[in-house]
Amino acid sequence: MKYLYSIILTGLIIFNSFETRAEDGYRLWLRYDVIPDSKVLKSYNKQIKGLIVEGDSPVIRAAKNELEKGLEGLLGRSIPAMSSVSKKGVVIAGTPSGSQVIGSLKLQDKLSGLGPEGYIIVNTRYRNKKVIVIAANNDAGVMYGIFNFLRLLQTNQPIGSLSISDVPKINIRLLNHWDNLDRSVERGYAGLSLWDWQSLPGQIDERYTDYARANASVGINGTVLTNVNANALILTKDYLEKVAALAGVFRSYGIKVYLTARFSAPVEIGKLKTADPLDPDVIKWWKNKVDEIYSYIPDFGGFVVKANSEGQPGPQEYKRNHADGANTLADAVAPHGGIIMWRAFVYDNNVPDDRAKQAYNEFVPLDGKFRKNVIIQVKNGPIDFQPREPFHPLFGAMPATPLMPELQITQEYLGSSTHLVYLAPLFEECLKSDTYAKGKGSLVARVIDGSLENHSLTAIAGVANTGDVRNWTGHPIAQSNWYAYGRLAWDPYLSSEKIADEWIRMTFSNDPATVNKIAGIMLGSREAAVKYMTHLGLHHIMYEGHHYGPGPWVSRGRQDWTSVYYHKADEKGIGFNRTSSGSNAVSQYFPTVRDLYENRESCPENLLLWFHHIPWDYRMKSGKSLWDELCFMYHEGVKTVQQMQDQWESLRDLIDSDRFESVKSLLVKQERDSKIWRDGCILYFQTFSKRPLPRELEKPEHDLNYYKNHKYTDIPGIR
Ligand code: GCW
Repeated sequence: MKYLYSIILTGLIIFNSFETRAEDGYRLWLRYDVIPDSKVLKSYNKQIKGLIVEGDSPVIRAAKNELEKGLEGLLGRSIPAMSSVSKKGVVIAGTPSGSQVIGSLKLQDKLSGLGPEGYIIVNTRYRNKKVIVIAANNDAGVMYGIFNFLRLLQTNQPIGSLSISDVPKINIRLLNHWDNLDRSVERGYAGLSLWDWQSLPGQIDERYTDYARANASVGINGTVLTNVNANALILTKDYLEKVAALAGVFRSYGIKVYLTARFSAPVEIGKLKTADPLDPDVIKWWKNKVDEIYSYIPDFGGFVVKANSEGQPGPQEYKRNHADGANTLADAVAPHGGIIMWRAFVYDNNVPDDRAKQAYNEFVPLDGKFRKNVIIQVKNGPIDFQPREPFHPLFGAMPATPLMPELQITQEYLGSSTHLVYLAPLFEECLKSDTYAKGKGSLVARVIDGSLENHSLTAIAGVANTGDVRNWTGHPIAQSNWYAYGRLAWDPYLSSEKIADEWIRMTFSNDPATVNKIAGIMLGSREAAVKYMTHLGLHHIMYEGHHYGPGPWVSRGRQDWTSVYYHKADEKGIGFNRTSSGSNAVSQYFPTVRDLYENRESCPENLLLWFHHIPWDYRMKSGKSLWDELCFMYHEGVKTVQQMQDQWESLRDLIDSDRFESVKSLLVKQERDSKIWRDGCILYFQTFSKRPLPRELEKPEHDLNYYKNHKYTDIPGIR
């Protein structure tokens, strides 16, 4: 019997170690393998001898578990939990009220101002013994501190003189899942939805916990489970029980659940004749529905609403405005502390104005008309998550209303989960744009962290790129976009470089050569995608429907869904005139920015064709004509992808073969597709420019018809 037991045990150990060694990407950046650098390992082992994590809430238990698991993995031995500080080198974590030891350290001064989620990590002495203290006002702060402490170890930072004090700059940090109840994911490229509605609430997949751990590790504290193109069924009893089961898992990681509300739900599931937000029965229906939701999920966060946009129902059907709609819902959730995130992504084919202007036109007049628990969710740019857009003119333009940015982590317009595109530079570009709303320094980040207008309701949303594929995101490097979003949600002033450095160290290796090579590839990847897709301010020229490849020729159907509406190429030149002589979208920006964009000499060249219609022979700063520059840019984009392939090849012996091979093969597809973008676009625009391809550039392999008729067969989510 004893013998049998030891065989089973050995089997389990082998199985287990096999499981942890395979680099299938499941563990994301929380890998916790033994630190390979023996010097670093030795020094940590000297400084960490025991643990005291006091407190008995689910959050503290989850955080303690994570710390134990993390330390055991990273240090290669289990670190004993202690009941008192009997030797030096104890890591002590807790809150002053939940932990006697923390309480006795008199940290009130250091903790004041850190709110419910901030924390400190410091080296100090307790009864004359050196200890490391992770302390916070609330349990969630302790958990974030623990994740940061683990990150320090994972990235091999010194831990001998820590004096960290960290607070999230944005209060509500969300993922938005565009997940449908049939488990398909709109613009999802990583398999099915993580939420297995059929087996909920009875079966709780361990992935739900791992999803929550990953989010908590970067500070994400909320998740909107359902698509903004909403299905009212999610608000019915059976589904609410399922939602409650997920909320139960996420709660232990400080994550609240939110849902999307279909505006016509009172009619569809409530059997009312109208969804008019000012109708007393409708008001009552929402109130009762919300009370019911809170009876299942007492800490329910609130709703996101997409209304009167792309066919979704909304208040305008009843001659009411967005504020009327938002406020009815806001009044229903207010007694429970919930919020309404009302999307500003609105545009209408029947409005003769430039699509880029419509959100501003509809929302600015409503500034100050929303309830206190309403926040307006604004995409980073005025069109739709393009590879490059100027920042949305609404930022800074509604001072009396809190605004939150919506960023897209899933790569709808950036090569789905096939292209390697690190998105932090795109996010950072928006967050660090200066709106000049209150003079120089009025960054988008300051609008949304509440500091510019003194708002306390602050939030940020990222459209998730997760699914049920083993590695969560499809492309192994796309995990970095989830990570980067979370880090920027916590601190929108962080740099892309710093975030990439952390992520690479946690996900691949701390070896400096490996870090540099991967960082080099990642940091140049977004600009490469812009160059082979839509540089110089071009936008919305993608393939219809799936949005993966090029489609500058798309001209049929709804005007504002075509490409020709946006590039306006003709014999004279190319670009959308949004200056005062055109659609005058520039007038929606504050004067300094408006003047910058209005004038084609001062307009940044990377946005030139967004704001101007430019003649083909216009001299660019490089000295080349616009036409030549356009061709060279497309070629540079492809060249960068080829360099990325060479750089990746040099990692062959530095990283595991699983992820090496997977990225390598994806880069082959990326190169192929970057050429399709390049040659398809150049050949098409050449029909207007009637100018030759600069001699030094490689000729397209096929004619224009080939690119127009090209069908993709191997792109995730595309049939
Ligand atoms: O980016 C566009 C997408 C739609 C999406 C919409 C939105 C969820 O193509 O798939 O719908 O934006 O943000 O509402």
